[in-house]
Amino acid sequence: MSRLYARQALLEDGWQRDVLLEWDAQGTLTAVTANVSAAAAADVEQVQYALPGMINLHSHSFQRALGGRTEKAGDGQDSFWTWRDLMYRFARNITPEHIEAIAAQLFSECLRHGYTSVCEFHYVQRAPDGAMYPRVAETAERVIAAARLTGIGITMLPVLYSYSGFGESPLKAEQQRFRTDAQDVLRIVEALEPLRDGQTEVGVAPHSLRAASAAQINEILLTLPKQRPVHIHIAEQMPEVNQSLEWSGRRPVQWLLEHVPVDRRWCLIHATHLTRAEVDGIAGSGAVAGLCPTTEANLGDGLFPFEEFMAAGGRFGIGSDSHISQGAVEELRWLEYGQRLLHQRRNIAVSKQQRNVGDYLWQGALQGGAQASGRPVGALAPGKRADLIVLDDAHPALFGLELDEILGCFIFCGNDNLVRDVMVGGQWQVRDGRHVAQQAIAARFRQTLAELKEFR
Ligand code: NGQ
Ligand code: ZN
Repeated sequence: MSRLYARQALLEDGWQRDVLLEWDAQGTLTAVTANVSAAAAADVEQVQYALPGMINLHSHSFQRALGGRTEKAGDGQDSFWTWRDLMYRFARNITPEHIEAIAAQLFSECLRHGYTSVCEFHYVQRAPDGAMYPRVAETAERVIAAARLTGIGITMLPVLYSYSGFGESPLKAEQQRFRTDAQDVLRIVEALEPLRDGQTEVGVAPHSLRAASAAQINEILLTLPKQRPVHIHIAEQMPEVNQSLEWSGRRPVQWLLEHVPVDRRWCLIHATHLTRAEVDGIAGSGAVAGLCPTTEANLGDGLFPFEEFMAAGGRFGIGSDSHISQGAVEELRWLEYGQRLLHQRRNIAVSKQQRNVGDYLWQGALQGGAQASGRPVGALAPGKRADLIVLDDAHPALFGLELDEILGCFIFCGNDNLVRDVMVGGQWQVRDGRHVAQQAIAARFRQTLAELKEFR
């Protein structure tokens, strides 16, 4: 049995003092006890502020290698779609080794910024020539290997990707590496089954209503075990909404809710462009809205109607998607600031019971993220994973605060990374702001980028 003593820890019902955390050899919390005297915990490592690590519910890890390289204007007007062409070009040439090296770098950064879990929406599954690798789950296994190397918990979501647009239009040449049908996805899921453990879960992800049909989605749902998460990109861009309307007379979310049994296992990524009825439809389904504010800003998507969605009782979580940012703080800050700018008001992410924006955002994103991950994470409570972050109490930003100001400061104040130490499944992966394998991981990432330079 291993133990940690936190002078202040964020539990499900808020901050508690003098908390003793205990976990087993598998990395699962067995007891979380508040108001334990320091004397009773004299032989236990002590920290000041401990809070549950965040779940990054949407990642395309290979896109980390594009960061900063797509910010130059082309000849016409740049958009999500011109960015996507650059991303496709990059995806054409990466090898399984590159995929693993990039993911390891990304995951080490995510850990340093407070994420302890990631959901990988994984679609580069074939070789550059469009053939399946001899190991059908080759590239998915590489990403899981990177997760294991860095220690981050992972939900691997092999992607269903069959079409290039609504109405089953054929894939383009540059999408051939992504090509899967329902049976391919089920084969990949099956190949990954032996890797499932306390740190690893496996679900699926129909890429979008552009790339997958309802018949295919329902075919997969028939076979996939009932508890496994299902993620989908939806209604991110207005052209997508308009194409959907042209094709079916329905908006994407409206169409999904009518044709597929959307429930708690579902995570709707982006869901940016919604009518009032769609807001209520998602909230009522119990599905999680997977919000990725920095990527949505970077790609010029628009703003999710967060205030309406909260009022409807919707569940949400955050993801870093293209990894233009690797930090949970920046996602949550942008989520709230987008709403303040839109509504010209302050302190919007609150509820009747929770008036504290920082607490509302962190706890809400933990709950939604945990649900979307299909793993026992997101709270410091018995039965959950021992996944936590420790804030740097020696940083001046945290001086002199009341307990109910800690998260507001963490999320909104300044630009230093206040995450000092990070534990996943009971093991320290970040100490004093550094990932334990940071140097070797960065060296391999540097080598990978050198190799990939010619393909940009
Ligand atoms: C993706 N990314 O799959 O990486 C997508 C772009 C598409 C975002 N939606 C490709 N942010 O949607 O067709
Ligand atoms: Zn995405």
